[in-house]
Amino acid sequence: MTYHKNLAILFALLLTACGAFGCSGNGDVVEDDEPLGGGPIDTAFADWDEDDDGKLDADEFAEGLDDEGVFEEFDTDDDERLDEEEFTVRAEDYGLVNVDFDTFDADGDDFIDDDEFEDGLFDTYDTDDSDFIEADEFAPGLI
Ligand SMILES: [Ca+2]
Ligand SMILES: [Ca+2]
Ligand SMILES: [Ca+2]
Ligand SMILES: [Ca+2]
Repeated sequence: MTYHKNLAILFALLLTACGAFGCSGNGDVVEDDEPLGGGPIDTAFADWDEDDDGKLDADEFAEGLDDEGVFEEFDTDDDERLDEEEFTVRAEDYGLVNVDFDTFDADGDDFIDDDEFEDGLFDTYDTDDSDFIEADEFAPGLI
């Protein structure tokens, strides 16, 4: 009987948790993060592509980076700018090759700020210089 008793308790706990935190069907927004089709890359690309035109413009790209917290991941000391070491170390983690700190640091102050980071990444990924990131240019490392 202990087994059944435990089950009953577990069930009761689940019900309580639903009541406290809200399960689906009660009007709360329940996000399904599981990709339904395609890989996570396709799903992310589709998420970032807000106007569904099959490519990312600079705004969509910057917003996607924001949502993913990519800059924050690079900025390990949380001072809202990247020094050369932070940039180089994380760039390798992200599989970014041929990135040059000085190219990203447009104003030459020896730090990469959020805007410089977004612009630099955009140019890095837009390998065909079309001013859009197409699906085949979108990097797995970003998500
Ligand atoms: Ca778009
Ligand atoms: Ca920093
Ligand atoms: Ca700078
Ligand atoms: Ca492109």
